[in-house]
Amino acid sequence: MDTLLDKPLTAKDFTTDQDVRWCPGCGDYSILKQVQSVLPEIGLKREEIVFVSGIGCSSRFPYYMETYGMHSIHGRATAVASGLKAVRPDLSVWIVTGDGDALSIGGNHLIHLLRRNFDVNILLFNNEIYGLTKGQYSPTSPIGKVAKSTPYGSLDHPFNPLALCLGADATFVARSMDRDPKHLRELILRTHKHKGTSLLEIYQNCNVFNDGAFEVFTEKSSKKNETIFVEQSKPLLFGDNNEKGIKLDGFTPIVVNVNEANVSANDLWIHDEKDRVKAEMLVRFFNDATADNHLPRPFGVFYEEERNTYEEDFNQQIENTIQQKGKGNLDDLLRGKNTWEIN
Ligand SMILES: Cc1ncc(C[n+]2csc(CCOP(=O)(O)OP(=O)(O)O)c2C)c(N)n1
Ligand code: SF4
Repeated sequence: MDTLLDKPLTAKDFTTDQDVRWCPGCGDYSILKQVQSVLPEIGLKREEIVFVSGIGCSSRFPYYMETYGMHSIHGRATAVASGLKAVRPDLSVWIVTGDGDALSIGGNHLIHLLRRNFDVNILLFNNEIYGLTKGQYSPTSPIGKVAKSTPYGSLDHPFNPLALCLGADATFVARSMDRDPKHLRELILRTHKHKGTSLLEIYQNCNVFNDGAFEVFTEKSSKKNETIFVEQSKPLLFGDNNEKGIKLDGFTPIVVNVNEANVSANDLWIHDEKDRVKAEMLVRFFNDATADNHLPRPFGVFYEEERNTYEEDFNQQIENTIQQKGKGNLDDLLRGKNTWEIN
């Protein structure tokens, strides 16, 4: 791969000559565009970046990135990326995965990656459906979803992906959406900056098999009242004119009108990305948007924590052991100490 030595890279430098095979109008285009435009800002060379994906429409991503990449196997991008990061900690490793790829077949690998805390960035494209295989329900599809494999409606209780990730002790969890490019850009940058496993869930519209799944959060007419964009040290405010706020009544979040005389600015929930308990509550703002008194859906960085990365500890352990015992010999290891003959 050529290196444009001193010339700053642009989004075009991260664009390949491959035909993009997503359906016209798919939310994946917007995510690709934002990633390609953010990478020059990150300042790494193309050969220092690797995109690893599993299987799915979203997982075609590495073909379109002029970086190193691997379209791996279903649900196992997490395993491939872990191996790569363990031996090449200097690389910027990105995992691109869908809700099916990450949470069905790859669910087990995802939670172990998160608890180990490899310094990799996960972009989880959530479209609440299997796109590539033409519209079967996924682990994030809501109850009642009529899809190819659930003709009478899904009976499965859906995963709350970010609650699952916090449950696995992820050190960075965040949410954005394909239809808010500015926010998505900012969050991709934050995802990159975090040292440790960063998980960014991106609501992505599959306009062919699940059109409008996130409409209530993305459409101008409802977005301001149905979403809340959390920012560090700022109060939780939303509504057409930020007239609504979230306040904690004991451990119960409630919506208050900030213009009412009995509500003071000091009463409002102030967002703190380091507060795990509050992050656990925020990711549980997950109600059905048609239910009475439901809470708005939050977007932003919910939680960030500093913890040793797996590759640091792993390579340190190898170094310490070599110092104590000397370099090992692979042949000796494979033959083992015990040999026997079968007559
Ligand atoms: C071992 C294996 N099982 C099943 C499949 C079929 N398959 C391909 S992609 C996919 C799900 C894709 O859904 P998602 O991850 O949500 O990605 P999307 O296509 O929606 O972006 C499935 C079940 C496969 N390729 N390999
Ligand atoms: S099937 Fe859906 S997710 Fe896949 S490319 Fe088409 S619109 Fe996008």
